[in-house]
Amino acid sequence: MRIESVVAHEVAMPLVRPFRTSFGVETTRHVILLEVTTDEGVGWGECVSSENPLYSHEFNAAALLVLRDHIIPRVLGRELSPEDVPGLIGPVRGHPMARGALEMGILDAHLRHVGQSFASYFGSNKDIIDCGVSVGIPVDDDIDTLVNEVQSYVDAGYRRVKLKIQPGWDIEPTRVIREMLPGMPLQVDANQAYSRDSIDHLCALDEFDLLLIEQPIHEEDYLGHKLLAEKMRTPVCLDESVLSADNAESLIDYGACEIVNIKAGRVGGYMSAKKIHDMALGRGIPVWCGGMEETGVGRAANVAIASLPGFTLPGDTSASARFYSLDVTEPFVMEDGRLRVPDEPGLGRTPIPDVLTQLTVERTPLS
Ligand code: OSB
Ligand code: MG
Repeated sequence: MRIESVVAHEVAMPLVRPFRTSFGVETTRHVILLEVTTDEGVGWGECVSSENPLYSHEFNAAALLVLRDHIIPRVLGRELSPEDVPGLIGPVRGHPMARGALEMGILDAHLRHVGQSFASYFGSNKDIIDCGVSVGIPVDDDIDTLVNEVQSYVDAGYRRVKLKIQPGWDIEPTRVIREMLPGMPLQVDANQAYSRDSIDHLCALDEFDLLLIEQPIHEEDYLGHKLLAEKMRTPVCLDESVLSADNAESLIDYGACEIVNIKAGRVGGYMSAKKIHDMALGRGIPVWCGGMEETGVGRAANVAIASLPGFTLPGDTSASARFYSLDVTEPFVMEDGRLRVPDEPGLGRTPIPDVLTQLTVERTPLS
């Protein structure tokens, strides 16, 4: 196939409620969607960077620049297959979310053309997946706000709850939710908010029978996570620290983590995500699918990858309505706490032209 042009559509997606983590509060998510035109047809990719470099170093303005000036020129006009893309754009260091978005758009175009779904391409073995939900820190710091929000997700059918934590918002909120939901699979995510000095403090979470604790310490502090994992009964899971299959394997071997959050954007795309999955499956390490508040485009790919056999824990694969009252694609709607894995060619979701126009704040040709 041949890549003919790439256009970035920046959409502004108002969140149904503010999403607060240890690194900030978001009320509108700005997402870059890539429309990739090829000689086989059009495909869509979602770049999961944010407006600001707070979750990781990547941010939307930088993603657009690196795509236009460094990544897209390496594939434009060349005869290639989607499997060649990681190698062709691999020499560009860093910027995994930008690279992953382009790979996704190219793969979507190709799979639509050949009539294969994302799930089938990557080796899915189920047509429906369990849904988890990521619950932010209340902007009013009020435990009743958290309780009400969690209850609304339980009522909606979610099968696993993840609480965002940070120093000052950790043991007590987790206790309250555990007492409210004694049998619910429950986990916490600190987005690097703690340090090696907090190990004893974090061990107080052990009494709540959590599935895991996600990225408690700085992403570069592998020893800190190893020391925590040695002391804490709750399994340590890494998100931000995991960048590739090789580095995930190193982190596991070293003892820095016992579970891996796979987020395709963070690791440079779905092909890299699949490699991490295969490595973890071979070693008996559980993985689950993380999320970046994706629109229906990225959500479709997440739901597909989450249907692979190694994804044994429920992911942050929630319904579109968890974040958006209006999605750019047909929304993902939960049925009994589960989402159906798209089986249509490619992603199985595509932006609805009128809605895309309505949500777009900037359209930028990148080639
Ligand atoms: O750390 O998992 C995270 C959202 C944005 C950035 C980082 C994270 C998150 C979430 C939400 O927890 C996941 C989702 O449901 O999309
Ligand atoms: Mg996380």
